[in-house]
Amino acid sequence: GRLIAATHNQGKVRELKDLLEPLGFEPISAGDLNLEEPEETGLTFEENAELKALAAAKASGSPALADDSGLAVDALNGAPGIYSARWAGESKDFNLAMEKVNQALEDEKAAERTARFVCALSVAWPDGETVTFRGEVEGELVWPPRGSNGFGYDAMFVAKGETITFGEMEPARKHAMSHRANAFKLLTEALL
Ligand code: ITT
Repeated sequence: GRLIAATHNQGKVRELKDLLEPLGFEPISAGDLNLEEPEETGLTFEENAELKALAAAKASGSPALADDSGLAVDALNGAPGIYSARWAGESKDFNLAMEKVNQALEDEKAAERTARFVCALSVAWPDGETVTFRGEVEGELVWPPRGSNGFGYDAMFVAKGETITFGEMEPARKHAMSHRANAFKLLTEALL
C-alpha cells in the first residue's frame, strides 16, 4: 500500500526511495503531498523522528516513515546533533554548516576529529501506533570537504576503514554502510 516518506529533504527522499524500492514500496514524499512540516521540538533523534512520522500519518491517513538524523562530533560533545539541519541556517547552506563544524573543532584545538552520523527511522500509522529504530556510522571529519555526491555533511565525513568521503562515494556504497542503512536494516528485520 501507500507509504509516505515524511521528509522535506530531497537528499533523504532520494536515499529512502533507494532503500524502499527493492522492497516494493514507492514512497510519496511529504513535500509532494504538501503536508505541513511539524516543529521539531524533540530532544532526541528518536523523538523527532516519531513526531514527524505521526504528523504525516495523521494528516495523510496512510502509514508514514520519518527520518531524523544528524552529525554528532565527539570533541563538540555531540554537536551539531539534532541541530544539524539548523546549523545550515534559513538558506540551508551546508558549505556554511561544514565550515562551522570545522571552525568549532579548530577553536577547541580538538585532537580528535571523530564523529558519527546518527539516523532514527520511525514508522507511524494513522491510529497512532509507532515503531522507531536507530542506526549509526562511525568516522572522521576531514577538511577541506571533498566530493559532491550525497548531501548535508557528506563531503567532510570519512567512514571508519574508508579513505574517501561520503561525498566522493557511489550512492550504492554509501547505502550499504550508512547510519540510514543501519537503521533501515533494523526496521526491515522488525517489520518485514
Ligand atoms: P526533514 O526534517 O524534513 O526530514 P531535515 O533536513 O530538516 O529534513 P533533520 O532535521 O533530520 O532533517 O536534519 C538532518 C540533517 O543532518 C540533514 O539536513 C543533513 O544536513 C544531516 N544529515 C543527515 N543524514 C545525512 C547524511 O546521510 N549525509 C550527510 N548529512 C546528513
